[in-house]
Amino acid sequence: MTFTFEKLSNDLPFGCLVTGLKPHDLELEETRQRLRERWEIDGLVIFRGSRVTPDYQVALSECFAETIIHPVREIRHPEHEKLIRLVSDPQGEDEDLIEVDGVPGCGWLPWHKDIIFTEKLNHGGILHATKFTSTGGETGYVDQIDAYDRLPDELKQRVDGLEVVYKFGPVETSPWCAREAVRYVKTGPANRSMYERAERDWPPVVHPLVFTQPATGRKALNLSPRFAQYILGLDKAESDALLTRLSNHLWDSPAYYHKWQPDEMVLWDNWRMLHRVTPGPFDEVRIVERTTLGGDYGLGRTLA
Ligand SMILES: O=C(O)CCC(=O)C(=O)O
Ligand SMILES: [Fe+2]
Repeated sequence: MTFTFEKLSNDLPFGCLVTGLKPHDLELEETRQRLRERWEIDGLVIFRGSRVTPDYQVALSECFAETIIHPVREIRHPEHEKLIRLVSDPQGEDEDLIEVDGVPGCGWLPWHKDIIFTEKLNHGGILHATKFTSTGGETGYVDQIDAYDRLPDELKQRVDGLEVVYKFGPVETSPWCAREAVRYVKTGPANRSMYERAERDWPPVVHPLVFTQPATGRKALNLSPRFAQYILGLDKAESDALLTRLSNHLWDSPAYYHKWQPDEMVLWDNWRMLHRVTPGPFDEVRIVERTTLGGDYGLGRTLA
């Protein structure tokens, strides 16, 4: 065994760094078990120090869960059905052009959980950047177990038993998704096509505001600021106020920002972590490829 495990940072309550893990190491059940434990306990696992290929990315993913084909066809990888491919090319016709706090940028994504706009919340993903920008384009992570722990007791009681309605749609329909002021200068055809079929393909769904991690009994706040619409059963003013308070809490939570280097993979637990992408320069291409780990937590449902 030539690989090592260490804490990602002494300043963060989550995260693990695995260095030197090779594809053949995955043959040992003991190794796979150890990796699953780190995923469950630490929420975020960075892999560094060995060559990344689509086959390795998929094989590593399958140590944690079955990989699923992503429900949004517009982002599926053209050659590898178990990967999605997100291309941010400022010169490409597919690109969204945005301004974040007045600064033109590319590839920005707000705090979210993947596919929370469907009934089934996938368990995670493994991400790899095949091309990255000289600045920005960092993938940020926040842990909602830690975020729940740091809620005042009064708020812990308040969120218990509440449910949030989510809906797929343009960023402007997610009022709590970012602290920054974001203006869409142009929406590219891929996103337009997704938004056009949102009504038909992704009706509103409901997920609980608190989730208990089955293996450890730890509670996590279960809020994806992107796609969140309102809290079921509260009047609008109350719902808006609570979502604003919780989003502020999440935006202020300890975050890890991954600055991409060649041959790295990042695994996270989507039942627990939020992620986002910081904007990159206006004249550089960024490409990431990701698997989607299936396995549903069974707590989402379509809004009746
Ligand atoms: O581009 C990234 O760094 C992450 C994109 C993302 O949100 C995802 O892969 O789920
Ligand atoms: Fe994502």
